[in-house]
Amino acid sequence: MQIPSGMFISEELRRRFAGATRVLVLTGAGVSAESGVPTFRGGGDTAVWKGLPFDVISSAHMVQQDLPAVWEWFDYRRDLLKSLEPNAAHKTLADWQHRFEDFTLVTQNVDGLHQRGGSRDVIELHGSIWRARCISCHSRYEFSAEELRPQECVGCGDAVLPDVVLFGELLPTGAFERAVEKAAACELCLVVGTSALVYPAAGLPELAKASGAFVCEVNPERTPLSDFCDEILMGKAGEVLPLFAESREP
Ligand code: BJW
Repeated sequence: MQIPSGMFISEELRRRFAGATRVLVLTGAGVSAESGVPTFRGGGDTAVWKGLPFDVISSAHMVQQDLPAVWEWFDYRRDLLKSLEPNAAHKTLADWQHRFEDFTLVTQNVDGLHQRGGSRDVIELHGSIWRARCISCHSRYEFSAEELRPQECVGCGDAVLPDVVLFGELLPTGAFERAVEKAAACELCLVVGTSALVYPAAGLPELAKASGAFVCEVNPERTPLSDFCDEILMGKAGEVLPLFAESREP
């Protein structure tokens, strides 16, 4: 059954949420929109940097052409993030990790807001803006908002690049495999704030559904996944997710 408007959560979804043990949530840029992070597509505040669309500046090709420009784009985004806070959606998902026996949070986001909101063991499919990796030896460097990012690899002296997955790059080893395993085993799959256009991430809800899970989308706009979801809750993540609290006591 699909519920096309409003904040109404069906009895069936409430019942499934109340009884579920294995839950997987896939998030995208929309989950951070209410914190003030621009989305990539849709939502009006789409990411463009100095006239370059994000799929140009966030590309492996641009890393080869102009790495300083790529760093400038990521430095700008990290700077923006310093003044932003996790929102109600991040916090609700952090609570859910204590509510379900087997809860998996898979994100395409690189902003670290899930972790700042209290989530642990987040599967980051597209890397993190708070890490750099060496272009040659692949050493990784994590840094906080207060620290300067590394300028070069301490080990081999070669250039470092943001540790994010650019178009055409492979996802980090193990991350997608873990997500696939959990998607295939979950009973309830929520797809929150993603345009569901980028693969292989967008294939996870399809896998969950094919494995028997109930799939629900939370998004103010329809996506290519909407038609195949069991339920769609058209609204903002920070407004819709807290409504689930009524379905289950902690
Ligand atoms: C709200 C809201 C609110 C607003 N509440 N919601 C199969 C078919 C076709 C192509 C491919 C395929 N398999 C692989 C590909 C190629 C490619 C791909 O998918 N291309 C498609 C675009 C056509 N995939 C890849 O290249 C991936 N690598 C790969 O597959 O490697 C193997 C391979 C190698 C070589 C060739 C082929 C295969 C890697 C993908 C990496 C994606 N990287 C980026 C950039 C990261 C760095 C950076 O941050 O700059 O990741 S792209 C960008 O899109 C970013 C995001 O994580 C990703 C997904 O976007 P997301 O999160 O869905 O955000 P939006 O903005 O698109 O949507 C926001 C949504 O929120 C909207 O729906 C709003 O309505 C909603 N919203 N406010 C809830 N308050």
